[in-house]
Amino acid sequence: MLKRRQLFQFAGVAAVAAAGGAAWMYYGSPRSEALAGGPFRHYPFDPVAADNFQQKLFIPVGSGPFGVLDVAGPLKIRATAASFPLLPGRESPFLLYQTEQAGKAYQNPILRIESGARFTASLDNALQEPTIIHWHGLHTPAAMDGHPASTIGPGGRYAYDFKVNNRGGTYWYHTHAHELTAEQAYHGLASFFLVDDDDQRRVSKALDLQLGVTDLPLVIQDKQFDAQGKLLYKPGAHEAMMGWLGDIMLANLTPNAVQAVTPRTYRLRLLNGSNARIYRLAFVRGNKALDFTVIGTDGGLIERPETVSEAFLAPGERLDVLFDAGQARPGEDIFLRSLTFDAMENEGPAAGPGGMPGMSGMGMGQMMASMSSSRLPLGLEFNILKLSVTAGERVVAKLPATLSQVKPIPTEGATQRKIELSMGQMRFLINGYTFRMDEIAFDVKRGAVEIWSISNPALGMPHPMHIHGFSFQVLERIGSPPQIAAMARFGQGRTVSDLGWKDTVLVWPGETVRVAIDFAHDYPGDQTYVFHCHNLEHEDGGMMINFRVKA
Ligand SMILES: [Cu+2]
Repeated sequence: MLKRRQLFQFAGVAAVAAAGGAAWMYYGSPRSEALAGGPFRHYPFDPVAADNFQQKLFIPVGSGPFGVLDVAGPLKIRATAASFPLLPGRESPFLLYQTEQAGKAYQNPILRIESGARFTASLDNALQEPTIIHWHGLHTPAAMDGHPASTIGPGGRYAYDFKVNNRGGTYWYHTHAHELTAEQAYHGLASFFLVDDDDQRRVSKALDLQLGVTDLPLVIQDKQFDAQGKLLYKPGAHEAMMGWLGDIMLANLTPNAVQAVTPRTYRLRLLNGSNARIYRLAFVRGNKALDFTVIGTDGGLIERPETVSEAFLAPGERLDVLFDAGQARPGEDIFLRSLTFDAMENEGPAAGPGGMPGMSGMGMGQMMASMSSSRLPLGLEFNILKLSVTAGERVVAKLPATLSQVKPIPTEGATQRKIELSMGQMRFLINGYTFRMDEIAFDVKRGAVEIWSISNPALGMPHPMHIHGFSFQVLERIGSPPQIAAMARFGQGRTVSDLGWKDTVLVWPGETVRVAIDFAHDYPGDQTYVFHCHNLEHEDGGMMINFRVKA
């Protein structure tokens, strides 16, 4: 239900739009005002304004949109153009994966499957443009991975058939269409891929968790909308380079969502499904950041529960957290919030080497931010989800001391490899490469353990780097900026987001992040995968390389 004030805002906006006036994205605040006098407040669905959080969170259960589909046989998935009511009462064009099982229809289903099971699916492309699905985080043969070279045209079909080798965890699937990933993912082509195993069941049992009730998959996305409430995606040259930012926050496709909770522990499977936005997550009551417990990262459970009060989450990353809503009293609200941080977008001396000429006096990041059409600059504080604590039995969770085993990758004698991120010709590069479909940046030996030292120059921007086909372990962060160093409680400069098995790691300007990767696999022949930035505009702009695992 909309509150009176919001209805008034909507009515006002509608009137402006109907009168042929400015679209409501310009209602009130061009960017210049934000730079001059701090960010504007109270546009419709402005996530900074706590009282906007009125829409009931969409929780996946049963069939239908985001329904939980326990995979019980081969699936026929159809990527299709459809519409979806993202803003209340306003249909927006949207892209969906449609499928059926046992007579039930699903759109963008949350696929759930047992570790070790076989996954068989066909993808039919019913779009007007090429597409392909990538199973993010899964260890599959290259031909099953959704490499951009596997992209199929309109009317085409792709057959997937692989064993789910990964341990239990919160994975996801999304489009990886060559140079169309950002636009297609933004318009809907993404959902969860949950893998179950004994460790996962043990945690669920110990905490009495139930998927869709107290165990909530939560995809966080920022979007822009036009005057009619339709999704807007129109990156200019600067946004195509830096990344497209939204200014309305969706949790499970619900804008400004609210969820009632009782004083007990909830599991939130947080997925950053945004194109380019990084979040500094905290659960806040009043102005106090409350404790939460991280139990898993990209590739499933970590070894021990780790209690923190904040964590960064970059595009593509997942964080499995336990939150005890009993930390607040019935009637109180808690906000899952992104706290203020330094966005570090090309800061430092302007117009230096690699910077843009003729821009002295203004950092390039500042200049770029001033050219963004989003009213919500990167690093600004805003809300994502409101948890309203209601009366109920106080349940105090008894967490197992050990969640799972994460065996360290043996790194003695490992091959060392330097991965250098850089910028040139208005695009971001990896080891000097911009993506070419048939160009292999380097070979690795099947079965080899490698240590990749991923370095980001001081004058750059944060890049969430994602590897296909394999998971890695973060060994060390070197040269971290203060906001990361302050969270480095886990040895070797690592933060809680670095623990366990990872497939995506955020590399900040000035940092070198060392990761260990074991290239063992049992697929026949050479296997070619991509390694890329998961800022989707960066990826589509060519911040991606092929690497080949030689048999
Ligand atoms: Cu990037």
